[in-house]
Amino acid sequence: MPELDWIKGFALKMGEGTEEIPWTERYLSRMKNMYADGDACREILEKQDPLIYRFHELGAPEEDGVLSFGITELMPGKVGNEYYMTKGHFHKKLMTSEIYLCLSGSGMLMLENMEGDWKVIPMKEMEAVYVPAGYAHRSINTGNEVLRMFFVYGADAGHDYNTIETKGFRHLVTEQDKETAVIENPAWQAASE
Ligand code: S6P
Ligand code: ZN
Repeated sequence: MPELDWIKGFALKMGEGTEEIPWTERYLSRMKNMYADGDACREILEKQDPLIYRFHELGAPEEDGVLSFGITELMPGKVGNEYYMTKGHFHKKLMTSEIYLCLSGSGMLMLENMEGDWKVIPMKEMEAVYVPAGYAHRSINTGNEVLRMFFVYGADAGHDYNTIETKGFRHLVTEQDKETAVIENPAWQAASE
């Protein structure tokens, strides 16, 4: 009989989130090299270390046939002109997909595969986005409120953070003249030379 304790409570309270399950929190200091504007990042960190996002670790067994699901809350804000974002990752088991459902707020989901195919998909309340197998994914909060997302994926997918941490995504989502603009990431080009 599988151990089902990890589902308890969360299943009932998913719509509102729950404080019973611990959140994994990511502060700016833990992702300072991921933002393009290093000076802006240092300036913020001299004064404070803001929470950028948090998500639920459900403790689902990382086994074939199990689905892991949870909620991510991504705060509104910018580092320089780049919007707050998640670290982003490939799945270790590369050819596994994922579904995101935007519960509230607005933003973008950045997708990019190993061959360089990429797409930025807007996320709006109660719209779902499919992350195809083989695509790294990063969520970006382009709005003024918390971007709240439900996600579900195969629990044995695993996470490869290293590829994005070292190479970055090919594009950045920024604010230019009060508009959201997707621009090329100069740091990615330098890293790939
Ligand atoms: C897991 C899924 C999400 C992210 C979460 C945080 O496959 O995509 O749970 O883990 O949104 O993002 P990141 O990039 O720090 O894992
Ligand atoms: Zn994922």
